[in-house]
Amino acid sequence: MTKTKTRPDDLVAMYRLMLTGRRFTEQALQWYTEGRVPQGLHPSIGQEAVGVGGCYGLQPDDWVLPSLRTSEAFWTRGVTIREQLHAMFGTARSISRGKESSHHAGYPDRGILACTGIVGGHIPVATGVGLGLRRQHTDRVAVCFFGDGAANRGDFHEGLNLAAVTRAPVVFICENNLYAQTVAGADAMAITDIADRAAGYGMPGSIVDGQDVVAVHRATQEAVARARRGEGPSLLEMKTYRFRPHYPIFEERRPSEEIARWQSRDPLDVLAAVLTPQGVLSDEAIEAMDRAILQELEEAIVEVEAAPPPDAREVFEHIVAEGAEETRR
Ligand SMILES: Cc1ncc(C[n+]2csc(CCOP(=O)(O)OP(=O)(O)O)c2C)c(N)n1
Ligand SMILES: [Mg+2]
Repeated sequence: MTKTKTRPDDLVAMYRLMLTGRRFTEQALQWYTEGRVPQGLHPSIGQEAVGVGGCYGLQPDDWVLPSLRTSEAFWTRGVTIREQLHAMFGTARSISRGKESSHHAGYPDRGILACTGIVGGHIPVATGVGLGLRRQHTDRVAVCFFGDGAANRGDFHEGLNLAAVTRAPVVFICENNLYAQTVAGADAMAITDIADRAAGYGMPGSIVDGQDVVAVHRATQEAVARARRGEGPSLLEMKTYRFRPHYPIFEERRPSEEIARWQSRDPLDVLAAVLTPQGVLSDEAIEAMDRAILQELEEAIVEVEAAPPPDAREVFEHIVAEGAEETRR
């Protein structure tokens, strides 16, 4: 296995992206409890390393298909706090003009395809994207994130099988956080490691420490390089954990020892434990980053809450891409 070198600047940038995700989600949860957020929330707290490590260093024209919980894919692809807040509050300035939530938003100019509300429904879509890229003879790739629950749906089987047989340039990243809503993986699967399924499709599968952003990044970059070389798809299983319930109104039913065990491997702490002793990231630098993110959030919420809702006459606009009718004929 070749080792991908990650420069200190990149590691600091990854820390900032994870911290952005952490603060954004914490703040959104706070606004949610105050009744200010008009959409549902699927907090990614605890899982930030997966979206950041998986998207960092991709080419701008690659495609990313995030799961409902891959909030960090947005920050890493250059979406701003303001943009995601507009999407979350469904304002006239949101990317879909109020037709989608932040976790299902798509930003085509940043290579993010909108996810679907059908868990796992985007997995075969990622294969389709990969096939399209292959037909265009590019070395671009698609990176598709999904949960362990999604990996138990038929879409997973169809998507991975077709991608493997056609050698589509897709990296499938399973965010295995051990639960699908309230159902434990142990009650939904007779195996422990989803990566084992890769062999059944004829593609490489590996297990990665999803709390370690560097491990996530390296594993993804290797799978991406393989896909760019035309050698086909890979399945990466990120072992991770969400530190909050599936949805803010859900009661926490997971064992407290299990939560505590995973919280002791907070992805921010895991990276800081490497960078701080090396003098790459000081406590003061972290505090400064934190202040800057919180200030950006404070300024953005004022703008977003003052923004008008979309014009009701636009409700049927931008549903189908312009020119789609012509393409079909
Ligand atoms: C086909 C389908 N079934 C059920 C749901 C409701 N639902 C939304 S998220 C979710 C859990 C998904 O679990 P997982 O794929 O492990 O992702 P996680 O939430 O753990 O990140 C469920 C059951 C849905 N959106 N689509
Ligand atoms: Mg899950």
